[in-house]
Amino acid sequence: TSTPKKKRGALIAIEGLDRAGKSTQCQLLMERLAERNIPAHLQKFPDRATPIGKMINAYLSTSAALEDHTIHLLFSANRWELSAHILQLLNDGVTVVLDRYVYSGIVFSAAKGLSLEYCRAPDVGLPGADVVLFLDLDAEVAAQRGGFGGERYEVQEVQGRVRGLFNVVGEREGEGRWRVVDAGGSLEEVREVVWGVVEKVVEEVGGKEVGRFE
Ligand code: ADP
Ligand code: 2DT
Ligand code: MG
Repeated sequence: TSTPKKKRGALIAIEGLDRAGKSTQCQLLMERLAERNIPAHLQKFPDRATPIGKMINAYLSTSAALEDHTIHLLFSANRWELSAHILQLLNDGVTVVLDRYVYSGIVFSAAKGLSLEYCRAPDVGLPGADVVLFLDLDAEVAAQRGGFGGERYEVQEVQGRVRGLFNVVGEREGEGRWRVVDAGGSLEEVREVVWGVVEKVVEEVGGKEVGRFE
């Protein structure tokens, strides 16, 4: 007798500007997946716990200065060092929820003047997200959610450029994969929109192989 092939997990990326509600929605999504008995794992990028992550943390907290290409490659290396684990989880049937992914990697470096082509190159070949939920928030609404912390990039000027670049990157991904979510609604409203997308994707990826970011 042949055992039916196990359904793989879905790779779900949550992206968006600072204070758009990414981390909040990742938590709510994990709770919902657990309620539905869908095995799931949350992975935050940057993952500040690894040796590379510690260098990134020092850069973001401004205790270290790093040349633009250098920090760009470290963010990518931080994804590569976790990529085999993510792939394993997906193929074991575990859905992986990403709090930021390659898209943040591209736009934050491009906002400093590096070309988009250069910025995407080191990430090519990483496990490809089945869907990206881009939590889109007006800068004024974001400001009402509280002030910036002291981290690098937490300044209005950078955030404005990043928002425009996210839209450029999203156009390349296409409407099938890149879903713009109005992040200005209540927690519950955003949660339901996110769940509506994720529920279908988790159902549909079963037979397909994990893609590669290209
Ligand atoms: P991010 O991870 O995108 O930076 P967070 O999830 O940390 O954002 O949320 C930033 C702040 O905004 C937190 O104080 C959070 O409680 C609040 N917040 C998140 N989502 C909403 C929402 N839909 N409406 C109002 N406040 C929100
Ligand atoms: P949070 O930990 O608050 O999400 O902020 N960043 C992130 C990059 O510049 N490149 C990347 O590849 C990634 C994943 C965005 C993390 C900060 O790091 C930036 C904000
Ligand atoms: Mg967050």
